[in-house]
Amino acid sequence: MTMPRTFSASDYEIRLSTIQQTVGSLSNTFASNVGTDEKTVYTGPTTITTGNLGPPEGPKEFDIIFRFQRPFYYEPSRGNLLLEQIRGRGNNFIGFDHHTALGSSLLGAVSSSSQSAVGRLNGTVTKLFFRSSLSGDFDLNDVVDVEDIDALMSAIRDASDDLVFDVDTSGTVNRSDLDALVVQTLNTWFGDADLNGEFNSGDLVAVFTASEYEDGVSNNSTWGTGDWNGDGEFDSGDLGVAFQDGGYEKGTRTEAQVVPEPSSVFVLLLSLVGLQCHFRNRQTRV
Ligand SMILES: [Ca+2]
Ligand SMILES: [Ca+2]
Ligand SMILES: [Ca+2]
Ligand SMILES: [Ca+2]
Repeated sequence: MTMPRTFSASDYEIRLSTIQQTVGSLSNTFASNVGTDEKTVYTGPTTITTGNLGPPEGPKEFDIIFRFQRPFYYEPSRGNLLLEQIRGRGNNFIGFDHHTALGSSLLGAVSSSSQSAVGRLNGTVTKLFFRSSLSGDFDLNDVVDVEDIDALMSAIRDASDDLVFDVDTSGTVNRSDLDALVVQTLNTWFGDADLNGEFNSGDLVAVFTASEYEDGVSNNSTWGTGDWNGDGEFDSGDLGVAFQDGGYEKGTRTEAQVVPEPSSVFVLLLSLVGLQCHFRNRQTRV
């Protein structure tokens, strides 16, 4: 290739997983290499344009960029990172720069059609860019919102071990992460269905209007329709969790936690001192 090129694929995926194989020890049977924590980080139709700039011997400029739609938690101590590129049948071949000689930077197996097919070993020249995402922004849309809470609750229900959801960095994914997301990250109350920072009648109207309270339909409720304890249902358990959190009609969590003004504390102390004197006086008289 010497000219700018454009490719389109109607069906394209990138998946990541952690594997124990080392450089040069990959099987050329595609499916044998995939790690158990495999996650699709990009999927959908795509159009790629490259200026095809750079030295003839490569590497070319990194101008083919995929912005991941979902984060993948990679912990190097657990193994190597496997990057899979999968295109649907009938899509034109997308000619990325690649190496065919094994080396320190090569760790790839590409199949020509499906995951079970025997492929040929080569490695796409890849550069990974990292950016710090908002804590709790699981769908990488730069805002932590109801969809992120729902994603976390779903992960907890599924007993996921995907540490992307480990909001409180405890090493496990469980209910504590939901508490951390709601209270610390979002700084709001359980029961704040519309995530406006307050738990009030507006939230109750919204969730009861959604008409999922004890509706007998399995696993159909979300944070926005009344599932505040993450079991997929809206029932009395959710009202219990919300009212136990104590935020109903208290304004924002920050407002509710405001400490008394110094002058109020002073008046309070004076009152206590006054009571104590009164008590002593009564004792003296007795
Ligand atoms: Ca988000
Ligand atoms: Ca956790
Ligand atoms: Ca609210
Ligand atoms: Ca529930």
